[in-house]
Amino acid sequence: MGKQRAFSGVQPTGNLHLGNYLGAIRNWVEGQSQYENFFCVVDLHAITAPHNPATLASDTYTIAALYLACGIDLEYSKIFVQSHVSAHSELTWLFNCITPINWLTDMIQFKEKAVRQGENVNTGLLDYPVLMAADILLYQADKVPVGEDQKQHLELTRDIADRFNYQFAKGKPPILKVPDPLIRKEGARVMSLMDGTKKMSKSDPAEGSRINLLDPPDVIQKKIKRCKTDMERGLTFDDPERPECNNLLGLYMILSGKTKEAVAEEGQDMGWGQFKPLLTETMIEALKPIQEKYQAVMTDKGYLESVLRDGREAAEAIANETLNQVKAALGYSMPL
Ligand code: AQP
Repeated sequence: MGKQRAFSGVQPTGNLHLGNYLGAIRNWVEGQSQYENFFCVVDLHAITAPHNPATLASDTYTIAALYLACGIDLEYSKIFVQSHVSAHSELTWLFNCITPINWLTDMIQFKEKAVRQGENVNTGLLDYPVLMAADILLYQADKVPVGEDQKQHLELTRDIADRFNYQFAKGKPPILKVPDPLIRKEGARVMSLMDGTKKMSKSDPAEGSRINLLDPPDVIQKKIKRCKTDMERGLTFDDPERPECNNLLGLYMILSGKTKEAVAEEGQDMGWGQFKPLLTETMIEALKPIQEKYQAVMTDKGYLESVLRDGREAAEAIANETLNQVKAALGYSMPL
């Protein structure tokens, strides 16, 4: 039997931050040899919020280069750009016509982001999870490695696949594979540096709320120095009264590679004045190899373009096959 297939993506809506890395990309890298992987830069999703046309293309390249810099290995994985494979948009339309609208209005992320967009909330924001379902189902993915915040969207993807199979392949082998989320406990929800109850997010207007993967050492130092803490001495995990403490200790644990027990022991008598420089140093060291590899990849644009071309060709072959099966099941005639 061949390998199972994994699919995931990140939006080019700004620099990747530690949440994107620890919640998603690090897991892609660690599991990649077990699967046949498709990693996408989801630039169609990126325009569901106001965006800058002048930087969309360069942001897309930055994310693709960061995938390579974080350790995506082309022996196991393909990297491509969502808008380069037109089947994503086409399947979204077909799925729109079988998805009840209340499934979408119930999505937590839609409700949260719609509040922020106010009266200008666009249809794309509501439709975001249908596009995400099309992304995943086109590749007949078995596994979708994501952070905790995407769990509800993944459930919707599964519901759309089930509904399609039930309505249009009844009594026949299912056309769409129903995928499973792959959410690791560690790093699944990295919180804002300014509020330990809010997730670290690219769209947070406060730059100090997140550590970007490309932040230079002096910026990391400043952000950690200013991040929110509390008045207590002795650092502890899992205290609901100390969400910032739990988040910062968790980051230290993952980035240092130490166990939870070892970190709990190390932190039990520490004050913030001692812990913050330790966390800063650990973060700078952990991000250094990613930053160096990123610089190397960006000096060879031709190489990056060839990676994306190769990824698009492989993705398109699979995506078009699924799209044709879906269209045939819906009763469409094929072009002559
Ligand atoms: N704080 C987080 N902790 C753990 N995982 C996270 N992810 C995002 N934030 C965290 C995971 O990163 C992947 C890519 O996310 P995305 O850029 O496509 O969209 P997002 O989830 O909307 O990311 P942001 O940074 O929060 O962007 P905005 O601010 O635009 O909403 C996903 O697997 C996600 O789970």
